[in-house]
This record gives sequence, C-alpha cells and structure tokens, in this order.
Amino acid sequence: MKLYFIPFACSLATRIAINEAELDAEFVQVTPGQPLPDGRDFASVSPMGYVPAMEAGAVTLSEGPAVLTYIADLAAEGVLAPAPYTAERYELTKWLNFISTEIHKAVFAPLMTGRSNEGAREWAKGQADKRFGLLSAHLDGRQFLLDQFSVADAYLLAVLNWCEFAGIDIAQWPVLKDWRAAMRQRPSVAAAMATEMPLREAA
Ligand SMILES: N[C@@H](CCC(=O)N[C@@H](CS)C(=O)NCC(=O)O)C(=O)O
Repeated sequence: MKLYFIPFACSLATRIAINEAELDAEFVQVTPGQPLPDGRDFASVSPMGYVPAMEAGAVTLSEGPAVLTYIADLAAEGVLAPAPYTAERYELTKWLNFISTEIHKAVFAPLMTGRSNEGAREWAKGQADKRFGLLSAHLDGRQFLLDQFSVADAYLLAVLNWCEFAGIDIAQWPVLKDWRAAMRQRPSVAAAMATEMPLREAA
C-alpha cells in the first residue's frame, strides 16, 4: 500500500493509524504543484490534488475518512475501528464526518489559506466556538472519541495540531488542550510526529 502525504497535513492521521496497527505502508511525499517522484501527476491518484490518498493493488482512494476506514479495516478488529455493523461503528463514521466537514474545512481551511480575508477568518473563528465546545464537552472525562482509540482520534489530533498555526488559542478549551497533549504522548502519535517534523522543516 502506498500512502500519499504532506508533512503535518491531515494525512498525518494515516501515518498514526499505520503505526498504531503496525501495518506496512510506503509513504510518498507530495509537493503541491510538482509531479510525484515517479513522474506522474498527483491528480491521477487524487483528483482534487488532496492528501491523504492511497493506492493498494486495484484500489485507489482519496478523501481522509475513506482512506482511514480502509486502513482500519486492514488492521486487527478493534485496533483502529469498532466492528462493522455495530452502533459504535456508525459513531466512528459520525466523528470522521464531523472532523472533516465541521472542523477541518469549516474552521481550519479558511484560517490556513493565504487566500483568505479578514471576514472569512472571523467567520471561521466564530465557527470554532460551537464546534470546539461540542468536542470539549464530549471529551471531558474521556480518553478517546469512542470507547477505545480509533482513526477518528488520529484525525482529530492531526487537525488540532494546527491550532497555533491557524491562530486558535486551544487553551480556551482546557479539555482539548489536555487531550491533545495526552494524545501526543501515545507512541503511534509521537513516532508519526517525529517522522514528519524534519520533513516539514525541510519542505
Ligand atoms: N476533502 C479532503 C480534504 C483533504 C485536504 O484538505 N488535504 C489538504 C491537506 S490537510 C491538501 O492536500 N492540500 C493540498 C493542496 O490544497 O494543494 C479529505 O477529506 O481528505
């Protein structure tokens, strides 16, 4: 399996998942606007030009929640996702969708593009209040979004890593600040961040 990533982008969640489940994967670094190391256009893998994306035999997938669910299904049951057809499995889908649409795109995307303006930034920060508040209330007294670690935690950690860069003071939500700090101690997360930090600095 090949996983396409940009250091410290949302694709960090896929590296965390691979580490957590001790799966084998080849990671291919994407530089936006440049061809892949093998000369192909990245759009042939991910039509939107987005990471994460993956190739595994005949399967080519983009969109983080789909890629993360694919990886979770390769892992031993319960390591990255609850068993299919259980109520918890649909909770996982709920959280992946929430993180993708309500946090990643609604809050962070307008704050992290150089093509935003003050109005868009204000709007995004306003969006953060309700969404981070909801996450904070849910995680209060919990270790994970579900009853056990899942790919949703990996995705949430990847996006919460952007707070400082996006100008969001995570200290406004002490539960989220502590959750992020604890998650960064998890060996799969610490190893993923240690692998990508020098790549990010060099990029
Ligand atoms: N809807 C996509 C969004 C992924 C996305 O926004 N990826 C960003 C990094 S976090 C990206 O690849 N940006 C590169 C670019 O815009 O050129 C998903 O859920 O995977």
